[in-house]
Amino acid sequence: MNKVLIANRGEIAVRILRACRELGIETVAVYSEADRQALHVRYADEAYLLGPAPSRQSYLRSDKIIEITKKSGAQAIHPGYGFLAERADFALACADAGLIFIGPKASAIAAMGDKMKARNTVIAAGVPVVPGTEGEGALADEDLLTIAPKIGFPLLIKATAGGGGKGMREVQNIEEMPTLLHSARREAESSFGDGNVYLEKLVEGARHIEIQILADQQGNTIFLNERECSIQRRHQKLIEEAPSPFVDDDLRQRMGCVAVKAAQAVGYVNAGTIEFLVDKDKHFYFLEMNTRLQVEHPITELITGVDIVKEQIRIARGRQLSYKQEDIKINGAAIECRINAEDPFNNFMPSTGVITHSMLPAGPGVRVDTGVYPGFEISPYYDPLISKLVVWGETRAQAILRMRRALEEYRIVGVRTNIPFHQTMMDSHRFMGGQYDTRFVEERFSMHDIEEGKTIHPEIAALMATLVAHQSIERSAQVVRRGERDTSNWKWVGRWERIHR
Ligand code: MV4
Repeated sequence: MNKVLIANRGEIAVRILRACRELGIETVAVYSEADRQALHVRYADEAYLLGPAPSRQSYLRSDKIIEITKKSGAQAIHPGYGFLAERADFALACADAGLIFIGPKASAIAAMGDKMKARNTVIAAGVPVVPGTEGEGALADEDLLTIAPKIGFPLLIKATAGGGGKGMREVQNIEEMPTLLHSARREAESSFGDGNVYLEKLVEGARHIEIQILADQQGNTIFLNERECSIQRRHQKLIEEAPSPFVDDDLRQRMGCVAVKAAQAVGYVNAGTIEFLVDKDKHFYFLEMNTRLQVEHPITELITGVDIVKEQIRIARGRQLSYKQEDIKINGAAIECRINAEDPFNNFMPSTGVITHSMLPAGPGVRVDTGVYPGFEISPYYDPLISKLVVWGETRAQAILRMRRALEEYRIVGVRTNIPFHQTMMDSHRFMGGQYDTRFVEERFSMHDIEEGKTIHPEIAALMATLVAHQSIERSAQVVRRGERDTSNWKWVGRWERIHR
């Protein structure tokens, strides 16, 4: 394998290109009409147009991607995350075309893609799951209505084809069951073309903690410790950290061994992630397995020193893992903030437009994975991720201080970003104390107090105006203090342009 096609875009395409470059592998990019100017196109050795901006006509065109791969002389395809990464039919089509899919076998993708099948498979391997329905085959409403009281309320209806909370319903009592079953099935049908559902007891106040694993073709499977992913909103993760402040060595060891068992149960090869719910009493339950490289993989790289993408390529080439379990240690702490083009002051509404100026944070312990640059347009066609700001510190406290510093340095002009959300989070006592669960952002964390442009009381507004006027006279223009961001982006641009004249 000396030439690889990257079937993706944005920061992850660039991340994979960098791994290939380090390994001396030639690279092929593919792009949509909206991505002609994209960074991944510039970074690759060759690039081919797929089609119009919508994913269906570009990054999801598996036939065209396979054809381009063959034409370019590449021997392998890296799917990244999203798009074709977890499509068993695509992995199979690659194999049929004599190409290497840098990921697990189609059978493992399929086994974990069906959440009910995944549940049954890992149960058989002795992996703890939340009490709920068991056994093969579609469950009819009559069956579910009989089983529900045995599981107990509150419970969750989940879509078999699931993921991302689609087709999920919380049920408080048996009376609600028929209506919620109906709406869950309908949503699952329209989202996945599969209306099958199953039931699980609801675990309240749980954390979402996942284990990264690596498996080679020789049958070696290791775990690279956990990532804490509870800071999310509407099933979109916003901040991840490793290690989890909630996990002690004993729990880590037990979860790691169970994750390895779950992977082995489907003959898993390459990089994968096992998601768990962990309750207040530190009981943990298998949720699902993601059979791909994940967005948040860099925090694991920073604490273990393992280059996960390079290991993926090594595995796909048929080599043994470069690490044994005992080689995997935890060094320090890492945090990732997903920098999205969205307005945290306006219900996280997507923000599109041209990034006119930007300045990336840098310096000790700071890594920014991005697929954009000044002049690039954030379009509504793809996800809103501008970049991943990842920091490492010797301790969790050092990492938080570093993240605050990096967020202050970061300037993006042209689109709204969720940087203020991250700054507020880094100042939150609950975050600092590591005391949060999956409901934190939606229930307990509000941007309300710092909401922009909201008229409150005219007296307060007058006082504020006086204070702001006073401050702007007093303060040296060059001093930027924590949380103040004293320069507006426009002032900053003006200054920047004077410097660069
Ligand atoms: C759960 C749960 C509580 N109990 N299952 C949400 C998406 C899907 N992957 C699984 N999800 C959940 N399953 C039981 N039995 C709570 C969630 C959940 C959640 C999980 C991980 C991260 C964020 C979440 C936010 C809300 C609910």
